[in-house]
Amino acid sequence: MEAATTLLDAEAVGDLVLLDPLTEESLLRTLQERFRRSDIYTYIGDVVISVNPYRPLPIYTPEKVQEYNNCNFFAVKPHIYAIADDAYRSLRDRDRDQCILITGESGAGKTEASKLVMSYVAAVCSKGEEVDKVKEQLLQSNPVLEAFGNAKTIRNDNSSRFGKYMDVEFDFKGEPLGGVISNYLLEKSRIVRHTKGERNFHIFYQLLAGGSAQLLQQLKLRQGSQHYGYLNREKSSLPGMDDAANFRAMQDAMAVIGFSPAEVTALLEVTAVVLKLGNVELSSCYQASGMEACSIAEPRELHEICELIKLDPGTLEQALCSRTVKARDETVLTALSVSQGYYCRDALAKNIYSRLFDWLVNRINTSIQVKPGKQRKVMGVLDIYGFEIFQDNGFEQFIINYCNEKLQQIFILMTLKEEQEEYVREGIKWTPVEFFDNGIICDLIENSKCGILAMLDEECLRPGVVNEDTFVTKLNQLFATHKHYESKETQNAKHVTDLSLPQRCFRIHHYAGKVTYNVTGFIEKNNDLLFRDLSQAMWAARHTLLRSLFPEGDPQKVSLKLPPTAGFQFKNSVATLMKNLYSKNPNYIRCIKPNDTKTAMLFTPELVLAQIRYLGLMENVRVRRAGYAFRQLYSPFLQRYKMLGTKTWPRWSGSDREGTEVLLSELKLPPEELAYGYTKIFIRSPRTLFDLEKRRQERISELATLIQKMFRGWR
Ligand code: AOV
Ligand code: MG
Repeated sequence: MEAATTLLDAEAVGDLVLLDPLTEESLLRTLQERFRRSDIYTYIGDVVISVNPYRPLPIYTPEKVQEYNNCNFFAVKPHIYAIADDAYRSLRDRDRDQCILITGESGAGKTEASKLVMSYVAAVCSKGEEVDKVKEQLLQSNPVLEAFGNAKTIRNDNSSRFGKYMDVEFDFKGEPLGGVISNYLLEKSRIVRHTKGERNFHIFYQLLAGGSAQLLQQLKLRQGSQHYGYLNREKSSLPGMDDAANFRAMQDAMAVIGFSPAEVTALLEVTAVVLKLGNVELSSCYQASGMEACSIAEPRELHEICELIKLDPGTLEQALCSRTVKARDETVLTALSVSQGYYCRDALAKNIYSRLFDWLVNRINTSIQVKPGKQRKVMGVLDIYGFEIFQDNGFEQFIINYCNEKLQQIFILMTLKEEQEEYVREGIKWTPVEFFDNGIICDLIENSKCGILAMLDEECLRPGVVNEDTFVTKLNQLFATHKHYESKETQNAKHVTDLSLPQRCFRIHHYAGKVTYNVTGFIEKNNDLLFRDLSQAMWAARHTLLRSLFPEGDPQKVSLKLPPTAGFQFKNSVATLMKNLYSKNPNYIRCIKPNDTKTAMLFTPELVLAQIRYLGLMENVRVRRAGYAFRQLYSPFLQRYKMLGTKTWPRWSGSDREGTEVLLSELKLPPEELAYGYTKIFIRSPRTLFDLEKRRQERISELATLIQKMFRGWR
């Protein structure tokens, strides 16, 4: 009977739908009280709210897994395992592809939640040598991708700096067959620059702390992060994070996934090259013409890089310090200034690393992919970078927050908007619940004619000198009256008195808060161009992996077409992702960050309240409360349950809708639990559906016994 007390305890109901009275205050208090009791999970119907405890809790043990395996959703305490179980069973038994959408701001617990879901599903699906291998490979992709794609930020010590969507594929019995990982725009600028108090990607620290002396020697690296420019020449170990142990775990994980020792070596060599590029120093010199030029200040680092990638040092030096310009039929080698040279060096490092990351994802996919032709059911797990507001926000934050905006939009569409529209469509009495639709902000960013991304692309394609000032001026004109756009200029137009907004900045009122973006770097990052000299130099290296990352460096395959911009590609891949998610049954995990200091069990009410507001939790509860948890077309519904009625079993000759009405009145279900739409039956509470399912199971056993008896009678 614990469940009853958990759910109905006036002070801390486990399902906020039961909250009485429902106010922001009571909702906040309930979350706080539950958090105090270490109950970090709370439901709104089948949506899970998870509040980050910032300390290990004893609720993820194998015993807990058993407790939730095939559990009755309502008889156990709210838990992420319950939703994982529900999604998995629905996939296995009802043949519905699922997706798990995990949202929340940076540090709220999304990545941890995604791992809990994956490990739960791995634990409850069947066992066997082949299946266990697949499961291990899927799970072990995490430490590898986190090493290369996560970093410490001010908000989160293990912050995902890329978006990840993983489709786990199952056969008809619910056994895992494999999967596919898609990654979204890695924050590659971190390679060359990170704010004080943050770190570069984990892998560099892991490698330097955990690599054996022999390995480091082989990679021509020196132990200790203080030797490397890209690591800010700082010793930056993190409390609670054992870089050396994580390096070993990452190596073990690669072995499990199926990386050969040669592949691992190649991967680490390229990683070392990136790190060492940051130590290539340039000095200025003057050509005979008096023009500034640059040269390698100290050749040792460059030579070592070239030894690692089997490239003639002269080729790399030339690619870093000069640029080939084609003028009519002539090719001219132009010298670069020191700052241009550094720009090239950094561009090269960023490009190598981000391409290496893409290679890594592809390589993992090669190991876990399912052979074509097999019938499969899919569970997608989405774990992206959370909403970010920093002191300084650039192109990366813009992209990250756009992605979060799109996810919020999916949530709104699927749980608030479509839900309400369906009631109207089906002719069910309904009082609309007001909610904020962030479609307008998505459109501001992605509208293909005049959205911010389209304007940025236009600026990038403009011939001549492009600059960010004209870009922001154009935005100011276009969005002078837009409710969610602000800048120094538009503020005046809107008579807003806060003039603190600097020049070259614009501010967007996102669903989750106002963010001021500095446009410096937007054009360069969106263009994402690498001088051909550099890609050709990389292609000339005899290091197979590195070379394969720069196919466009093949002089035979010179393409004059500009590659699509980073923003354009991102928008397209997000659109594909959204389409994929819409085609599946969504399960939501909404993560909440309880404090800004990563402190265990500290709950700051104002911070949580802000999240309750922007996540739309009140509206979610209201729609859920007034609405119906379950709906199905009459025909499949009647087919499934007709065996429970004397009038509908074994055959019903009237219409499906009449059949359903006859059946449900015979079963004496409370009328307030039901609504008959034009094409579908609606059931208010999941408990009623559960009750129906239970009766069906009992009826099936009765029928089975009956059939057995008949058989015996015949024998
Ligand atoms: P995020 O994925 O939402 O941020 P994480 O999942 O990385 O956040 O969580 C941040 C940290 O909070 C973790 O490293 C853990 O220390 C702690 N934590 C999160 N969930 C739990 C839990 N269930 N139990 C115990 N500790 C937890 V970002 O990737 O930055 O948006 O981009
Ligand atoms: Mg994360």
